[in-house]
Amino acid sequence: MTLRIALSKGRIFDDTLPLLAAAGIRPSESPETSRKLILPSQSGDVEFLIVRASDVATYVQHGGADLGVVGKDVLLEHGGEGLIEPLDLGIASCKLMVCGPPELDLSQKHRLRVATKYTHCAREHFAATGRQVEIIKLYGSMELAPLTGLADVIVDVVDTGNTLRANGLEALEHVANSSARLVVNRVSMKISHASIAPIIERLRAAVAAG
Ligand code: PRT
Ligand code: MG
Repeated sequence: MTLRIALSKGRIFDDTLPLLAAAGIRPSESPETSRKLILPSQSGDVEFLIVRASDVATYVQHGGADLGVVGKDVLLEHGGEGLIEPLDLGIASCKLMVCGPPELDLSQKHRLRVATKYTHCAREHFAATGRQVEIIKLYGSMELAPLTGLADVIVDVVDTGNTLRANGLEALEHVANSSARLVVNRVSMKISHASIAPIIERLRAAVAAG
């Protein structure tokens, strides 16, 4: 049976490719140039599903894919139901942060307006610290929200912080650390253990080799 691995284009794909190659798994064509959403591997026993970063956990949860590579930020937001997370790949590292105008006092406002695509994580973070917030769901360009008065702050992932600085914002509070994780569908792990276990072990060795 062919194993399916869900991956997103962009930074996760670029960083995952060398790890998969070390585990002997190579796509037969580049997802950046191909328009195909299912790419066979060179060896033929694995195929790649190209999905949105935020959809990887959903595909693996429901068995649309057996394995996937997904940011911990996405997993935290998704909840991780139906998924096993056997391996931290140590790539695509970033931090989920509350960000806003420099020096903004997050405790002074009665009810902060928070724009984010991480609505679940944001709600939990502010609830855990006993602050009332109004959550505004966005799908991208989060930095615009405080600049236009749509929201007081955003909750978003930060890597270098260059995007924040370019827009006159800064990271104000830490929510969670993130790096890309290998996830496996719970049922696939049982049914296809003989083919999945060696992949996990080879990826583990590739990560350890750095
Ligand atoms: O396509 P979809 O909208 O569903 O997902 P996506 O656009 O978030 O996908 P992608 O490929 O951008 O990100 C995939 C995963 O990479 C995320 O889920 C994170 O786990 C991880 N990652 C690591 C990041 C970053 N670093 C990062 N810097 N994801 C996004 N960013 C953004 C950041 O929010 C900022 O807007 O990149 C921009 C540049 O960041 P700075 O801080 O370096 O300027
Ligand atoms: Mg993006």
